[in-house]
Amino acid sequence: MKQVLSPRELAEGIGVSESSVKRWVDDGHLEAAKTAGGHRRISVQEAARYVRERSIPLLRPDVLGLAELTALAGVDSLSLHSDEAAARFFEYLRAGAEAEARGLLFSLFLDGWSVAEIVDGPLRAAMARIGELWTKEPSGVFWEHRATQIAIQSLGRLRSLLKVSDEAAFTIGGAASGDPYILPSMAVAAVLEGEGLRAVNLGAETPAETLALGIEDLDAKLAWLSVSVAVNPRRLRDDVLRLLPALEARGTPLVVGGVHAKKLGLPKRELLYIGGSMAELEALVKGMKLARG
Ligand code: B12
Repeated sequence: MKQVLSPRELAEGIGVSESSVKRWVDDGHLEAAKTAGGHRRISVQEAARYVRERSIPLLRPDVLGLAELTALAGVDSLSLHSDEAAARFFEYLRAGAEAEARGLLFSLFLDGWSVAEIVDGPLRAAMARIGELWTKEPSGVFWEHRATQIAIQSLGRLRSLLKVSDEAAFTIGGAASGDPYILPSMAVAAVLEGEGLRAVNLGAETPAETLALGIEDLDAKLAWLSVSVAVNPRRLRDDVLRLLPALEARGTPLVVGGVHAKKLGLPKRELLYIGGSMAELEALVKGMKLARG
């Protein structure tokens, strides 16, 4: 993927004059770095922020390094409701249509959907339908494995469009010990990055002590644990309880979520949040006003 764009490339991508783009930069509406030779360079993430906030249509997404959007020719994502977007995403995942799947997530994001809306809506719903295929079709397990990989790639690409400052506060988390699920924790990271925070995703099967070390190391301002599978809920609950004193001493909140999070029977504590959805996480983070860079 392209990392930076010249004013000419951005202008071509959105169908305006190069001088307009240069003016937006000079007026401070669009952030740009200068090369050694004094040329303006705009990051792809900043370009995405700008077109998203101003609802500017992309005429030539390929020039901006977002060629996947051209795979969606004929689909007007602006007019898609969440269930239609989910149905379409499901079809792309089931059929192994990688470019279309990535393009759809890009398109929804550029149309102004928040990352939480994309994950709680089309991504979750499409994956839930994918998870039912094995009961009906001999190819179901093949489709499920392929779809999961495509969904992971699509979410990864979406993350690469999110603008996060090098100075932003760190957050860290992963899927709980014994939990092999990749997407939920990755989605948490994407939601936090969508809120401008740096997010270090430790991935599947993260031991609680590893998470504790990471929190200290990065001076993390928030931690998360995703629980899609709890083979031994009582042990997992004890793991979480052991983490809490150190977190409370630092004032770092821990958000535990995922389909089996409630099974742990965690007690009420001031800095412990049990979140059911990404929308709840997003609301929590907005409310905390964690330092941005
Ligand atoms: C992909 C998948 C797999 C993949 C995982 C690959 C990988 N490494 O990631 C593989 C193939 C390995 C797999 C294996 C199995 N799976 Co499976 N799997 C799924 C599937 C299709 C999608 C899961 C997913 O990623 N969803 C996308 C995420 C984003 O959605 P979500 O988990 O619902 O999370 C949402 C919320 O919970 C919340 N959230 C999640 N985490 C967090 C964290 C925080 C902090 C917050 C605030 C919120 C939050 O936000 C999310 C968005 O709204 C589900 C179907 C489903 N309904 O989810 C089945 C599903 C979970 N699997 C199921 C089963 C049965 C299995 C197996 C037992 C199958 C088998 N016979 O081998 C094994 C068990 C694996 C194990 N060790 O436990 C069942 C579970 C049934 C049950 N009652 O628990 C399901 C529901 C499928 C089904 N309909 O039968 N699976």
